[in-house]
Amino acid sequence: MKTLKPLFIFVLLWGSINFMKAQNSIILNQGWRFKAALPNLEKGLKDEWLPMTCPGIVHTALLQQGIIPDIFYRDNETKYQWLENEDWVFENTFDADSVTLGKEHIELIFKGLDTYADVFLNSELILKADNDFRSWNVDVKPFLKAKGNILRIYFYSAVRRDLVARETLGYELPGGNRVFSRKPQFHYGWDWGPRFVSCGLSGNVELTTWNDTNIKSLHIKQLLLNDAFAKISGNFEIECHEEITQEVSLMVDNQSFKETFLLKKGKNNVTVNAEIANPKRWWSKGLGEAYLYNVVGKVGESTQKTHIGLRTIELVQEKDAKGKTFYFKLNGVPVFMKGANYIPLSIFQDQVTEETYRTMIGNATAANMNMLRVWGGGRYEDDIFYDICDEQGIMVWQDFMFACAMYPGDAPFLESVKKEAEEQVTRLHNHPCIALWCGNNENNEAWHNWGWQQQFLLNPKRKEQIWSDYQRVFNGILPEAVAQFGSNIPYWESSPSYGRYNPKSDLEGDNHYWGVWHDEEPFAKYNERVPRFMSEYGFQSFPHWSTIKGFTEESDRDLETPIMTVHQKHPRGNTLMRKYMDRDYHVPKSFEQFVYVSQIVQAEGMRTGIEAHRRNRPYCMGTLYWQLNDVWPVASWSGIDGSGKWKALHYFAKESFQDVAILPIEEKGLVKVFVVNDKQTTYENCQLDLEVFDFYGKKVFGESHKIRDIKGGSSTMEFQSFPQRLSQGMRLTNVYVQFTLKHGEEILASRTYYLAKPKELNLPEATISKKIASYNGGYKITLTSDRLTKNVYLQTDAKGNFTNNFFDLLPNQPVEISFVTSEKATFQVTHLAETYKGN
Ligand code: BMA
Repeated sequence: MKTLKPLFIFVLLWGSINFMKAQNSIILNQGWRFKAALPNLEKGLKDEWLPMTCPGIVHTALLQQGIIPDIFYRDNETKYQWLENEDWVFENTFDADSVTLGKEHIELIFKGLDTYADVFLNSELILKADNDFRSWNVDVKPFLKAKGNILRIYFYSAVRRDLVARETLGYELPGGNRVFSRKPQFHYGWDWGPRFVSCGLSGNVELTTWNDTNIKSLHIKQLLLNDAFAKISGNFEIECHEEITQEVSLMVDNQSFKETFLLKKGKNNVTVNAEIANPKRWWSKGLGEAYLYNVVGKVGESTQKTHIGLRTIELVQEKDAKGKTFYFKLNGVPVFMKGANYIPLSIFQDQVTEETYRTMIGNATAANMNMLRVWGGGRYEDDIFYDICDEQGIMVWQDFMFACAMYPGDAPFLESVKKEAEEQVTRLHNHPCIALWCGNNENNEAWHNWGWQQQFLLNPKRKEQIWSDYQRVFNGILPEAVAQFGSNIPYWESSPSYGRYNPKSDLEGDNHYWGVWHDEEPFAKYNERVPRFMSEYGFQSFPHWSTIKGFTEESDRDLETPIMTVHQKHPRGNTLMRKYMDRDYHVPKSFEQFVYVSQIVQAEGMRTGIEAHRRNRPYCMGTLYWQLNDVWPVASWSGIDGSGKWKALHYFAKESFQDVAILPIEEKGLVKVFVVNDKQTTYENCQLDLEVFDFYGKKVFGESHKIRDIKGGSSTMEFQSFPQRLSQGMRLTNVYVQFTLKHGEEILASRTYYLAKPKELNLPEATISKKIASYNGGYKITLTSDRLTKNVYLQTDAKGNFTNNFFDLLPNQPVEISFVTSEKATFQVTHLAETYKGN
């Protein structure tokens, strides 16, 4: 997250308009000021202009100005709810030089307005905006002057607008009043997020000028792709000032393709074809290189740059003995999807920088993920998000922005959704990372399974209306936009296809399985309820102690204090965490230890799910857990907390998502060992070693198994045994098993495994010796113990993540860990047995 800039930077920029030329665009991001539409002296809102950044929203602008304090701290969220009822005015004054004024066409482009905004240029109303999920383009040539142009935006309180819409409709729609606003739905609060319904400039403001021709969009279509060559077409949408004969060119890397067209005045659609010999395909992470071609389209003075990846993507749904398959084929190869559900990077998007995106997507690739699901209650992400996914080979399951609700169906709403969908699908069409467009998150399931039709006292006519409105959006407007502008990307109406109580949910489509958590089923249930594609399942934990310290005072730090409760949005969250902990662990008395063990419970639980899904390939072909990240510091299902620190889950996911993995499971009294290989490569003549040790490092048993080959894209059970045979008569609570998979000298995978529940293990007291060496850019920490030390946890208040954490330190086997940071750091170490003391 971008740190809030100190006041003096704004003072320096105050009043100075600094134009940055980007091709024929002038970015108008500097020199903005804002104030409350009506002063509210009691609340500290005076009738005075204050400086702000663009993109920028009211809440962060007030924070930057010191009008409100750190809004994540303690219960400040509750205290500052009143902000959502205010209206705000934003203003900017700028000059336009003679070159700009001399152009035939001058367009003012707002990349994002959140949400209800009346825009005035020199007192002329030029735009009434009402959708934060699209951009706005206004012809301002008639209104622009050389000196002192005043651009003024009046932002209306979204919640007050929602209220009016609700009254006009005359009945409540499931999901609440948020459904009336096309703005990120999580702004209204979620079961992991605060409620901050803000407003402001959610994207850049630009002045674009042109004379003869302007490329509105460039859509690259892949017409043919084989090993010898690829055929693509550049589909230009061009605006012309008047009829003109023009050369339209397409550069693909260094090759140029040109054609000359007679272009008419107004809008034109023209196509330039291109051929690429020996094309390189774009592959997702783990399957090959994510190769990208640079593409430049040019018409007269107008240029547009993009990149493409050559690939085919299919969603395969074929009937089989049990139901219907649900898997993605990339370039003809079935891909097992490993990843998580992605929510926005902050509740305040204007705090997110390119670095924040790079770090988070870097976290996903570091954990061996190949897919992220951009969840429908958040936002269509910035271009940079998709650019990085393209580069890194991360595929994107892209939801349209509708979640857990039923939406209105009046004509202006539908028109707004249509514009939004067409723009977003067009904006993202060249990105090879996009694997799927999905209509919504859980709307269909909720309507049919969450009791809404009774709860909201809907009469049959209303029910029919709501359902037909649903159909118009999710089986009409959205798939039509994808079909027309989406480069052959599959469309899926709703995630999940069926609710978890429908037996079909494991037999076809994608599944959100929340029996574990909401229904309190044991984690082992994941082994039985294996669907075709698991697009959501999850379990909560607390954020790191250092993160908790950041928003609390010492006296707040306990499970159920009022302040901690503000940062736990699920009504049964703490109860469920404790309940599950009690099943497998000793519940520590100290809250700090509880926080640590909560992360281990979550990590072990999710590992059970991940591995059940992977073992069952090809029946199951994807596992995306809920959720990758957080939007603020909170107890939640995330694997990475609100400060960007990896929880135990993210470290465990990294191990469980390895392309070649050993996945053991105890089933019906037998230990079964599966070897899974997600790569395309087949490994011949391998060997699986297993060794059993007591907790002091004494070897109890060992044997090796030859494996003829580990095929690419496979999961095979390679070995099974009674646990008692492995422990050779020793108590199962006193030993661990070490599996190693070898291909010649190369170690393909290894895994430590236990034959009893953690709380039954006779974990010895242990002292860890720690050696710390600092170097330029971080620290190297070496840990050693002469006995088994379970879930070793390195803690620091410094920013950053460890190369490994929460791991089991095996007797007399030193482990070296790195921590990259520019800060001075101190480290504390603890481990599971420490938390068992006194229990
Ligand atoms: C899922 C999501 C979210 C929610 C999460 C945890 O179903 O789609 O709506 O935050 O569950 O409850």
